[in-house]
Amino acid sequence: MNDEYGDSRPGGGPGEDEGAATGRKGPAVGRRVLLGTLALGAGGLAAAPYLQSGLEKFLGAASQVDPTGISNLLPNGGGFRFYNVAASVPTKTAATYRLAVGGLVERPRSYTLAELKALPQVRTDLDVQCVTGWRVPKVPFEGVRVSDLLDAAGVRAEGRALRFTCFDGTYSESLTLSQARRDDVLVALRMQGKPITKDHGGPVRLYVAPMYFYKSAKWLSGISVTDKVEPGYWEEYGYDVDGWVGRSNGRDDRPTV
Ligand SMILES: Nc1nc2c(c(=O)[nH]1)N[C@H]1C(S)=C(S)[C@@H](COP(=O)(O)O)O[C@H]1N2
Ligand SMILES: [Mo]
Repeated sequence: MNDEYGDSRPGGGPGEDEGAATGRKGPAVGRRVLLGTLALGAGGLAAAPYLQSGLEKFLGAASQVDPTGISNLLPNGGGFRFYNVAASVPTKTAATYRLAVGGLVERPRSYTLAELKALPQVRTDLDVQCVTGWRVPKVPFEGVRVSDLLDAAGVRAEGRALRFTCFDGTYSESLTLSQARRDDVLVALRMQGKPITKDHGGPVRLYVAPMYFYKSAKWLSGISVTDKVEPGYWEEYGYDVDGWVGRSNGRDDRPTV
C-alpha cells in the first residue's frame, strides 16, 4: 500500500507535489494537502485495502465535501494521483456539459457531449508522466483531435495560441497553435476504456500526450484562440509553459511519445 505513494508521498523529498516543488505554494495545495494527508494517518492507510473496490468512488465523493484537501493527493490503485486545485468541482452530465470554442476564430460555437462523440475519435496508448515523478504506463485515451475543432472553428490569421479553461473555475492551461495541432493532442472523452470519471476530469479533459500531465487540463470547458501564450495555472508557479516530457522542468524522464 505504502509503495503506491512512491516519490509523491508528502514529506518524501523534493517534488512531492506541484506547489512544494516550485517553492511557491498555490492557494489550494501544498501545506493543506500535506496536513490533510498526514491527518488521514496510519488508520486511514491501514484501512485502505478493505476500501480498495470503492476507493475511487469514495475519493470522488470526498473531493466534493472535504475542505482539508485530503483527497487531493491519494493513490487510487491505478498509479494515478488525483489532483484538484479547486475547492469543489460541479458534476457535469451529458445534459449539462458544454465545450465552448471561441476567441480568434471565424465560427465560435459550443459543443455538447453528444456532438463531441459524433466527431471522429482518435485513440492513443502512451505513458502518462507527472512532473512530480509518478508515471503510469500505457494509458488509453480516446477523443477528438484539438486540430479538428480548430479547423471547424477557422482560426483567424492573428491566432497564435490556445487558452484552455475548466469548469472547476480555477485551472487553466495553454498551448501554442502548432503544439495544439499535433495529432496526439486530444479533447479526451474516454480514458482506460471507459468514459472519463469525474476524478480524472470527466466528462471531458484535455490530453497532451507529449507533455507533463499538468498540461492535460481536467474538467475542460473552454478553448479560446489567443494572440499570445497565456501561462496556465501551474505555469504561474514556475512550471515550464513548454512542458515536454524529458526536456523541461529540469527533468530527464523518458519521453512519453
Ligand atoms: N482542472 C484541473 N486540471 C488538472 C489539474 C488540476 O488540479 N485541475 N492537475 C493537473 C496535474 S498537476 C496532473 S498531474 C493531472 C492529474 O490528473 P489525474 O487527477 O487524472 O491523475 O491533472 C492536471 N490537470
Ligand atoms: Mo502533476
